[in-house]
Amino acid sequence: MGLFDYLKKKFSKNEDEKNIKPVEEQKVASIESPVENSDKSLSSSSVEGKEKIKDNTQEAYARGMKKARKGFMYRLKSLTSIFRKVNEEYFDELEEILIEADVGTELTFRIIDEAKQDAKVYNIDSPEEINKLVVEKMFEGYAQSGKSVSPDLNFVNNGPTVLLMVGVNGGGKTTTIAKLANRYSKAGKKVLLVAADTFRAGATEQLGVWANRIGVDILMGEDGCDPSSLCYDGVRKAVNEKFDLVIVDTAGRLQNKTNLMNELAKMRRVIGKIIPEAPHETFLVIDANTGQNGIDQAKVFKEATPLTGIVITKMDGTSKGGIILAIRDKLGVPVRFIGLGEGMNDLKEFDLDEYLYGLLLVEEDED
Ligand SMILES: Nc1nc2c(ncn2[C@@H]2O[C@H](COP(=O)(O)OP(=O)(O)O)[C@@H](O)[C@H]2O)c(=O)[nH]1
Ligand SMILES: [Mg+2]
Repeated sequence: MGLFDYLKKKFSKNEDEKNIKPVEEQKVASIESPVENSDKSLSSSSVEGKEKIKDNTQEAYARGMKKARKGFMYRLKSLTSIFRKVNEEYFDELEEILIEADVGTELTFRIIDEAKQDAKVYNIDSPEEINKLVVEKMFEGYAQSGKSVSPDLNFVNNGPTVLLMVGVNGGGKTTTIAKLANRYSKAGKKVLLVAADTFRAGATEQLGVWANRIGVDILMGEDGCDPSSLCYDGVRKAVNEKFDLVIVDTAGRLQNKTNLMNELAKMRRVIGKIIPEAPHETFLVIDANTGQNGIDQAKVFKEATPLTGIVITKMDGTSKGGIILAIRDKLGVPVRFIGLGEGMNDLKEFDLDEYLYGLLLVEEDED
Protein backbone atom coordinates (compact mmCIF):
# COMPACT_ATOMS: atom_id res chain seq x y z
CA MET A 1 0.00 0.00 0.00
CA GLY A 2 1.33 3.42 -0.91
CA LEU A 3 1.72 6.27 1.51
CA PHE A 4 -1.41 8.13 0.45
CA ASP A 5 -3.63 5.06 0.64
CA TYR A 6 -2.20 4.16 3.99
CA LEU A 7 -2.85 7.63 5.41
CA LYS A 8 -6.33 7.85 3.94
CA LYS A 9 -7.19 4.53 5.46
CA LYS A 10 -5.73 5.34 8.83
CA PHE A 11 -7.43 8.70 9.17
CA SER A 12 -10.77 8.17 7.50
CA LYS A 13 -13.30 8.68 10.26
CA ASN A 14 -15.58 5.74 9.63
CA GLU A 15 -12.85 3.29 8.98
CA ASP A 16 -12.90 0.07 10.88
CA GLU A 17 -9.52 0.19 12.58
CA LYS A 18 -9.12 -3.56 12.40
CA ASN A 19 -8.62 -3.31 8.67
CA ILE A 20 -5.49 -1.32 9.10
CA LYS A 21 -2.22 -3.13 9.29
CA PRO A 22 -0.06 -2.45 12.30
CA VAL A 23 2.17 0.53 11.81
CA GLU A 24 5.37 -1.54 11.70
CA GLU A 25 4.18 -3.25 8.55
CA GLN A 26 3.73 0.00 6.73
CA LYS A 27 6.41 1.30 4.47
CA VAL A 28 6.63 4.81 5.81
CA ALA A 29 5.08 4.54 9.18
CA SER A 30 7.89 2.50 10.65
CA ILE A 31 9.08 5.16 13.06
CA GLU A 32 8.19 6.76 16.37
CA SER A 33 5.32 5.59 18.47
CA PRO A 34 1.84 5.95 17.09
CA VAL A 35 -0.66 8.14 18.91
CA GLU A 36 -2.12 5.18 20.74
CA ASN A 37 1.14 4.65 22.61
CA SER A 38 1.46 8.24 23.61
CA ASP A 39 -1.88 8.15 25.39
CA LYS A 40 -0.48 5.77 27.97
CA SER A 41 1.47 8.54 29.60
CA LEU A 42 -1.64 10.57 30.25
CA SER A 43 -4.07 9.80 32.95
CA SER A 44 -6.96 9.00 30.64
CA SER A 45 -7.58 5.30 30.66
CA SER A 46 -11.06 4.95 29.22
CA VAL A 47 -11.44 4.15 25.56
CA GLU A 48 -13.62 7.22 25.18
CA GLY A 49 -10.92 9.41 26.71
CA LYS A 50 -8.35 7.99 24.36
CA GLU A 51 -10.55 8.66 21.38
CA LYS A 52 -10.93 12.24 22.55
CA ILE A 53 -7.19 12.80 22.84
CA LYS A 54 -6.74 11.28 19.41
CA ASP A 55 -9.38 13.53 17.89
CA ASN A 56 -7.84 16.58 19.53
CA THR A 57 -4.46 15.62 18.19
CA GLN A 58 -5.72 15.09 14.69
CA GLU A 59 -7.66 18.32 14.78
CA ALA A 60 -4.66 20.25 16.13
CA TYR A 61 -2.42 18.92 13.38
CA ALA A 62 -5.01 19.60 10.68
CA ARG A 63 -5.55 23.16 11.91
CA GLY A 64 -1.94 23.92 12.80
CA MET A 65 -0.56 22.73 9.49
CA LYS A 66 -2.93 24.65 7.28
CA LYS A 67 -0.33 27.16 6.11
CA ALA A 68 2.26 24.46 5.54
CA ARG A 69 -0.30 22.48 3.56
CA LYS A 70 -1.05 25.50 1.39
CA GLY A 71 2.63 26.10 0.83
CA PHE A 72 3.26 22.54 -0.22
CA MET A 73 0.43 20.22 -1.17
CA TYR A 74 -1.76 22.84 -2.78
CA ARG A 75 1.16 23.94 -4.89
CA LEU A 76 1.92 20.38 -5.89
CA LYS A 77 -1.70 19.91 -6.88
CA SER A 78 -1.80 23.09 -8.89
CA LEU A 79 1.19 21.86 -10.89
CA THR A 80 -0.81 18.89 -12.07
CA SER A 81 -3.38 21.18 -13.63
CA ILE A 82 -0.72 23.10 -15.53
CA PHE A 83 1.23 20.15 -16.88
CA ARG A 84 -0.26 17.14 -18.55
CA LYS A 85 3.02 15.25 -18.74
CA VAL A 86 6.16 15.61 -16.72
CA ASN A 87 9.17 17.12 -18.40
CA GLU A 88 12.35 18.92 -17.40
CA GLU A 89 10.37 22.08 -16.62
CA TYR A 90 8.03 20.11 -14.39
CA PHE A 91 10.93 18.82 -12.35
CA ASP A 92 12.30 22.36 -12.05
CA GLU A 93 9.00 23.55 -10.62
CA LEU A 94 8.85 20.59 -8.30
CA GLU A 95 12.35 21.32 -7.08
CA GLU A 96 11.39 24.91 -6.34
CA ILE A 97 8.36 23.84 -4.31
CA LEU A 98 10.46 21.49 -2.20
CA ILE A 99 13.15 24.07 -1.59
CA GLU A 100 10.61 26.71 -0.67
CA ALA A 101 9.04 24.28 1.76
CA ASP A 102 12.43 24.15 3.52
CA VAL A 103 13.12 20.53 2.77
CA GLY A 104 16.72 21.64 2.28
CA THR A 105 18.69 21.82 -0.96
CA GLU A 106 20.73 18.65 -0.60
CA LEU A 107 17.76 16.47 0.23
CA THR A 108 15.69 18.14 -2.49
CA PHE A 109 18.31 17.50 -5.18
CA ARG A 110 18.60 13.89 -4.05
CA ILE A 111 14.85 13.33 -4.21
CA ILE A 112 14.41 15.03 -7.57
CA ASP A 113 17.31 13.09 -9.09
CA GLU A 114 15.84 9.82 -7.89
CA ALA A 115 12.39 10.76 -9.17
CA LYS A 116 13.83 11.60 -12.59
CA GLN A 117 15.57 8.23 -12.70
CA ASP A 118 12.42 6.39 -11.72
CA ALA A 119 10.39 8.32 -14.26
CA LYS A 120 12.81 7.17 -16.94
CA VAL A 121 13.22 3.57 -15.81
CA TYR A 122 9.53 2.91 -15.18
CA ASN A 123 8.26 5.17 -17.94
CA ILE A 124 6.11 7.36 -15.72
CA ASP A 125 4.94 10.62 -17.19
CA SER A 126 1.85 11.44 -15.16
CA PRO A 127 2.32 14.48 -12.88
CA GLU A 128 0.10 12.90 -10.22
CA GLU A 129 2.21 9.76 -10.14
CA ILE A 130 5.44 11.72 -9.97
CA ASN A 131 4.08 13.87 -7.14
CA LYS A 132 3.19 10.76 -5.19
CA LEU A 133 6.58 9.30 -5.84
CA VAL A 134 8.34 12.45 -4.69
CA VAL A 135 6.30 12.70 -1.49
CA GLU A 136 6.95 9.04 -0.73
CA LYS A 137 10.65 9.56 -1.24
CA MET A 138 10.65 12.54 1.08
CA PHE A 139 9.21 10.57 3.94
CA GLU A 140 10.76 7.20 3.26
CA GLY A 141 14.05 8.82 4.14
CA TYR A 142 12.60 10.12 7.37
CA ALA A 143 11.18 6.74 8.29
CA GLN A 144 14.45 4.98 7.61
CA SER A 145 16.58 7.39 9.58
CA GLY A 146 14.17 7.49 12.49
CA LYS A 147 14.89 5.16 15.35
CA SER A 148 11.83 4.19 17.30
CA VAL A 149 12.08 6.88 19.92
CA SER A 150 8.98 7.58 21.93
CA PRO A 151 8.27 11.31 21.70
CA ASP A 152 6.91 11.37 25.23
CA LEU A 153 9.34 12.16 28.06
CA ASN A 154 11.24 9.21 29.45
CA PHE A 155 10.58 9.37 33.16
CA VAL A 156 13.07 7.74 35.49
CA ASN A 157 11.78 5.37 38.12
CA ASN A 158 13.49 6.90 41.11
CA GLY A 159 13.60 10.58 41.87
CA PRO A 160 12.96 13.52 39.61
CA THR A 161 13.43 13.49 35.86
CA VAL A 162 15.36 16.55 34.71
CA LEU A 163 14.64 18.22 31.36
CA LEU A 164 16.94 20.97 30.13
CA MET A 165 15.48 23.29 27.49
CA VAL A 166 17.86 25.08 25.15
CA GLY A 167 17.50 27.24 22.05
CA VAL A 168 17.85 30.80 20.80
CA ASN A 169 15.80 33.66 22.20
CA GLY A 170 12.34 34.02 20.76
CA GLY A 171 12.18 30.42 19.57
CA GLY A 172 9.45 29.51 22.01
CA LYS A 173 11.37 27.91 24.89
CA THR A 174 9.46 29.49 27.74
CA THR A 175 6.08 28.93 26.13
CA THR A 176 6.96 25.31 25.37
CA ILE A 177 8.06 24.80 28.98
CA ALA A 178 4.68 26.11 30.10
CA LYS A 179 2.89 23.76 27.72
CA LEU A 180 4.93 20.75 28.89
CA ALA A 181 4.46 21.69 32.54
CA ASN A 182 0.73 21.93 31.94
CA ARG A 183 0.64 18.60 30.15
CA TYR A 184 2.50 16.68 32.83
CA SER A 185 0.96 18.35 35.83
CA LYS A 186 -2.46 17.49 34.40
CA ALA A 187 -1.25 13.92 34.06
CA GLY A 188 -0.57 13.92 37.80
CA LYS A 189 3.15 14.68 37.88
CA LYS A 190 4.62 17.05 40.45
CA VAL A 191 6.42 19.63 38.33
CA LEU A 192 9.08 22.19 39.26
CA LEU A 193 10.23 24.93 36.88
CA VAL A 194 13.69 26.46 37.21
CA ALA A 195 13.94 29.95 35.74
CA ALA A 196 17.60 29.73 34.75
CA ASP A 197 17.34 32.23 31.90
CA THR A 198 18.67 34.86 34.25
CA PHE A 199 20.31 36.76 31.42
CA ARG A 200 17.31 38.26 29.69
CA ALA A 201 15.44 40.84 31.74
CA GLY A 202 11.88 39.76 32.33
CA ALA A 203 12.45 36.11 31.41
CA THR A 204 12.05 35.01 35.03
CA GLU A 205 8.79 36.93 35.46
CA GLN A 206 7.44 35.47 32.22
CA LEU A 207 7.99 31.93 33.48
CA GLY A 208 6.62 32.96 36.88
CA VAL A 209 3.36 34.08 35.32
CA TRP A 210 3.02 30.75 33.55
CA ALA A 211 3.83 28.75 36.68
CA ASN A 212 1.13 30.64 38.53
CA ARG A 213 -1.43 30.15 35.83
CA ILE A 214 -0.76 26.44 35.49
CA GLY A 215 -0.36 25.92 39.21
CA VAL A 216 3.14 24.45 39.34
CA ASP A 217 6.11 25.38 41.54
CA ILE A 218 8.92 27.56 40.30
CA LEU A 219 12.40 28.44 41.52
CA MET A 220 13.48 31.94 40.56
CA GLY A 221 16.65 33.93 41.14
CA GLU A 222 17.56 37.56 40.64
CA ASP A 223 18.12 38.76 37.07
CA GLY A 224 21.78 38.23 36.30
CA CYS A 225 22.40 35.60 38.98
CA ASP A 226 24.41 32.49 38.18
CA PRO A 227 22.13 30.09 36.28
CA SER A 228 24.15 27.06 37.37
CA SER A 229 23.71 27.68 41.06
CA LEU A 230 19.99 28.08 40.44
CA CYS A 231 19.99 24.72 38.66
CA TYR A 232 21.79 23.17 41.62
CA ASP A 233 19.25 24.57 44.08
CA GLY A 234 16.38 23.54 41.83
CA VAL A 235 17.42 19.92 41.46
CA ARG A 236 18.22 19.66 45.19
CA LYS A 237 14.79 21.03 46.01
CA ALA A 238 13.21 18.56 43.58
CA VAL A 239 14.96 15.62 45.24
CA ASN A 240 14.15 16.76 48.78
CA GLU A 241 10.54 17.56 48.03
CA LYS A 242 9.93 14.56 45.79
CA PHE A 243 9.12 16.28 42.53
CA ASP A 244 8.62 14.06 39.47
CA LEU A 245 9.79 16.50 36.84
CA VAL A 246 12.15 19.47 36.78
CA ILE A 247 12.14 21.65 33.67
CA VAL A 248 15.03 24.09 33.36
CA ASP A 249 14.69 27.22 31.23
CA THR A 250 18.01 28.54 29.88
CA ALA A 251 19.31 31.67 28.18
CA GLY A 252 19.57 31.47 24.41
CA ARG A 253 22.83 33.27 23.85
CA LEU A 254 24.43 32.21 20.62
CA GLN A 255 26.85 35.05 19.97
CA ASN A 256 29.74 33.04 21.22
CA LYS A 257 29.81 29.30 20.89
CA THR A 258 32.50 28.84 23.52
CA ASN A 259 30.46 30.74 26.08
CA LEU A 260 27.36 28.80 25.21
CA MET A 261 29.25 25.54 25.50
CA ASN A 262 30.81 26.50 28.82
CA GLU A 263 27.57 27.70 30.30
CA LEU A 264 25.61 24.61 29.30
CA ALA A 265 28.44 22.31 30.40
CA LYS A 266 28.52 23.99 33.80
CA MET A 267 24.78 23.59 34.22
CA ARG A 268 24.98 19.91 33.36
CA ARG A 269 27.89 19.45 35.74
CA VAL A 270 26.14 20.93 38.76
CA ILE A 271 22.90 19.08 37.99
CA GLY A 272 24.97 15.89 37.73
CA LYS A 273 26.43 16.46 41.16
CA ILE A 274 23.01 15.78 42.65
CA ILE A 275 21.70 13.24 40.13
CA PRO A 276 24.58 11.69 38.16
CA GLU A 277 22.41 10.66 35.17
CA ALA A 278 20.75 14.06 34.92
CA PRO A 279 19.78 15.98 32.88
CA HIS A 280 17.90 12.98 31.51
CA GLU A 281 16.56 14.90 28.56
CA THR A 282 17.82 17.96 26.70
CA PHE A 283 15.43 19.46 24.17
CA LEU A 284 16.43 22.01 21.59
CA VAL A 285 13.60 24.36 20.65
CA ILE A 286 13.53 25.52 17.02
CA ASP A 287 11.11 28.00 15.46
CA ALA A 288 9.75 26.47 12.23
CA ASN A 289 9.87 29.89 10.59
CA THR A 290 13.63 30.17 10.82
CA GLY A 291 14.23 27.69 8.02
CA GLN A 292 17.81 26.86 7.15
CA ASN A 293 19.03 29.43 9.62
CA GLY A 294 17.31 27.40 12.33
CA ILE A 295 19.15 24.31 11.14
CA ASP A 296 22.46 26.15 11.40
CA GLN A 297 21.61 27.24 14.95
CA ALA A 298 20.69 23.70 15.77
CA LYS A 299 24.09 22.49 14.62
CA VAL A 300 25.80 24.91 16.98
CA PHE A 301 23.70 23.71 19.90
CA LYS A 302 24.27 20.10 19.00
CA GLU A 303 27.99 20.70 19.15
CA ALA A 304 27.66 22.60 22.40
CA THR A 305 25.62 20.05 24.33
CA PRO A 306 24.20 16.53 23.92
CA LEU A 307 20.59 16.66 22.71
CA THR A 308 17.91 14.01 23.20
CA GLY A 309 15.18 15.72 21.23
CA ILE A 310 13.96 18.65 19.22
CA VAL A 311 10.82 20.67 19.65
CA ILE A 312 9.61 22.48 16.54
CA THR A 313 7.50 25.49 17.48
CA LYS A 314 5.18 27.77 15.51
CA MET A 315 4.41 25.22 12.83
CA ASP A 316 1.02 26.95 12.60
CA GLY A 317 2.69 30.16 11.47
CA THR A 318 4.73 28.84 8.58
CA SER A 319 4.09 27.77 5.02
CA LYS A 320 7.34 25.81 5.14
CA GLY A 321 6.42 22.41 6.50
CA GLY A 322 9.54 20.67 5.26
CA ILE A 323 11.82 21.78 8.06
CA ILE A 324 11.10 18.54 9.91
CA LEU A 325 12.75 16.61 7.10
CA ALA A 326 15.74 18.89 6.88
CA ILE A 327 16.29 18.56 10.62
CA ARG A 328 16.29 14.82 10.52
CA ASP A 329 18.53 14.85 7.48
CA LYS A 330 21.07 17.25 8.95
CA LEU A 331 20.98 16.56 12.67
CA GLY A 332 19.75 13.06 13.21
CA VAL A 333 18.06 14.13 16.45
CA PRO A 334 14.43 13.04 16.78
CA VAL A 335 11.67 15.63 16.79
CA ARG A 336 9.77 14.91 20.01
CA PHE A 337 7.12 17.62 20.17
CA ILE A 338 5.59 20.06 17.75
CA GLY A 339 4.02 23.46 18.52
CA LEU A 340 0.85 23.94 16.50
CA GLY A 341 -0.48 27.12 18.10
CA GLU A 342 -0.25 29.42 21.08
CA GLY A 343 -2.78 27.61 23.27
CA MET A 344 -1.69 25.39 26.16
CA ASN A 345 -3.01 22.32 24.35
CA ASP A 346 -1.36 23.12 21.06
CA LEU A 347 1.86 21.31 21.85
CA LYS A 348 1.58 17.74 20.59
CA GLU A 349 3.85 14.76 20.55
CA PHE A 350 5.42 14.53 17.13
CA ASP A 351 3.74 11.83 15.12
CA LEU A 352 4.88 11.34 11.55
CA ASP A 353 1.54 10.03 10.33
CA GLU A 354 -0.43 12.91 11.85
CA TYR A 355 2.08 15.33 10.43
CA LEU A 356 1.86 13.81 6.96
CA TYR A 357 -1.89 13.74 7.04
CA GLY A 358 -1.93 17.40 8.08
CA LEU A 359 0.55 18.33 5.38
CA LEU A 360 -0.86 16.28 2.54
CA LEU A 361 -4.41 15.20 2.87
CA VAL A 362 -6.76 17.41 4.84
CA GLU A 363 -9.07 18.92 2.28
CA GLU A 364 -12.06 20.56 3.94
CA ASP A 365 -10.38 23.94 4.33
CA GLU A 366 -9.51 24.55 0.71
CA ASP A 367 -10.35 28.22 0.36
N1 LIG B 1 1.80 30.61 16.91
C1 LIG B 1 2.65 30.08 17.78
N2 LIG B 1 3.35 30.86 18.60
C2 LIG B 1 4.21 30.31 19.47
C3 LIG B 1 4.39 28.90 19.54
N3 LIG B 1 5.32 28.66 20.51
C4 LIG B 1 5.70 29.86 20.99
N4 LIG B 1 5.05 30.87 20.36
C5 LIG B 1 5.20 32.33 20.56
O1 LIG B 1 6.56 32.71 20.34
C6 LIG B 1 6.88 33.85 21.12
C7 LIG B 1 8.23 33.67 21.83
O2 LIG B 1 8.11 32.61 22.77
P1 LIG B 1 8.99 32.47 24.09
O3 LIG B 1 8.49 31.24 24.74
O4 LIG B 1 8.99 33.70 24.88
O5 LIG B 1 10.44 32.23 23.45
P2 LIG B 1 11.86 32.06 24.20
O6 LIG B 1 12.56 33.37 24.06
O7 LIG B 1 12.57 30.98 23.44
O8 LIG B 1 11.62 31.69 25.61
C8 LIG B 1 5.71 34.07 22.07
O9 LIG B 1 4.93 35.13 21.60
C9 LIG B 1 4.94 32.75 21.98
O10 LIG B 1 3.56 32.92 22.21
C10 LIG B 1 3.62 28.07 18.64
O11 LIG B 1 3.71 26.83 18.60
N5 LIG B 1 2.77 28.72 17.80
MG1 LIG C 1 12.27 32.56 27.32
